[in-house]
Amino acid sequence: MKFIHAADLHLDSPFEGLKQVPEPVWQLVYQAPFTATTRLVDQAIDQQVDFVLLTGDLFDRETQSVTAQLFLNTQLQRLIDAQIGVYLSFGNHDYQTDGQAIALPEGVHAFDSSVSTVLTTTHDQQRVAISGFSYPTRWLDTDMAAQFPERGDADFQIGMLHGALQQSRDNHYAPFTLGELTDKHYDYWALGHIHKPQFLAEQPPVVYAGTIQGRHKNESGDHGYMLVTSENQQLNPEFVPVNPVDWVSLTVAITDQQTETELIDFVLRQLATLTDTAVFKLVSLTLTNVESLPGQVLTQLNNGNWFDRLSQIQEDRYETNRCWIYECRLQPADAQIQYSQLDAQFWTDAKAAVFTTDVLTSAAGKKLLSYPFLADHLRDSTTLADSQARAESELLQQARLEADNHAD
Ligand SMILES: [Mn+2]
Repeated sequence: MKFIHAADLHLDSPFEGLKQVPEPVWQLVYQAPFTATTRLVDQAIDQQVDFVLLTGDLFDRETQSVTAQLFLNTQLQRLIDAQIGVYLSFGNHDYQTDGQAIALPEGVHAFDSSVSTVLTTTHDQQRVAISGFSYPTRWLDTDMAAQFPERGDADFQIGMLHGALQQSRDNHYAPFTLGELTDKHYDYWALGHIHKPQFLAEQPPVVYAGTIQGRHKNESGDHGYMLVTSENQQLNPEFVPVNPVDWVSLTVAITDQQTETELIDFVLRQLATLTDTAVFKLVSLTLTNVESLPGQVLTQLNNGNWFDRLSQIQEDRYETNRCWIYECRLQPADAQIQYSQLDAQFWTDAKAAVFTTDVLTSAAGKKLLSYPFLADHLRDSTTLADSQARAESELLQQARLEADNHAD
């Protein structure tokens, strides 16, 4: 037998933070989860798999656009028409209140909020039991793994679980321990929720398929699904990437560039080293060694003019090069910098006192922190690093300009 395990399609993801990219690039990115899903269905039909498992977060939000619902139903219908079974559950992003679940094509099995088991027979006459459940609410603090039945007498038993390993805090997503799962003696655990594809155990496999398309730079690398085949009594998953878009970090150390144009040419030459064009790349650019730049160029970097010029030049190239630099961050050196009007020690002390997560969150206040997305953003270490780098490059620019004035 052969089946596909996927999870976290996150259809309708808003891809925030990409508002500056040209419309055709944005469309490509917005469509990426849909394109990846279509590829999965194409390949399921090509491979004549017995069934497809989708373990939660099919949609990015609990209320989906009509377009996303129609899209999913069309793809699921293609599977049903090809005699491929579909077993799905809803996760924390697309939780469905019991009795109000969205309409799905006939023949699709959607698990409801309590753990249940369905039986199916594959083309090669193997009897497979599939157990799973859906989220009825955004958070699920209960130990759902405990509610999965002991392994029955089917030839294979598979568990579908959207959740996270139990940790000391943040156990809002059907927390489980690996031991709880392996103690059930299932032949495969099809996990969802964690977006990086990964194995918690090799054999029998306990596997996160990962999200089908990375949604931001922390979800870079290949994304896709697991194609699982049986060999005797074992199920062997093989990862198949289908993501049309990837997130890439490009760090460019400035050497002797002295003008804006030289810097643009230099960056574009480094960009050309990302040679694989099969997957469109969204590039986060980090410029280091910015201390070596003249004050004028630093000013253009800090006020965004340099990035605007770079974007204009990218317009003519991105279709061929299949990449787009969507952000540019400046990273001053770690070494203590002597700002002309500012005592270096004073800055070092001030930096240590000001750039802490506590200061940042207390500035936001309790009311703003009650929004989880904002609290997460402020507590994210990159937010702190970005603010500090921003302050440093502004100070550096100031120091350079003052020095240039003196020289005049
Ligand atoms: Mn998810």
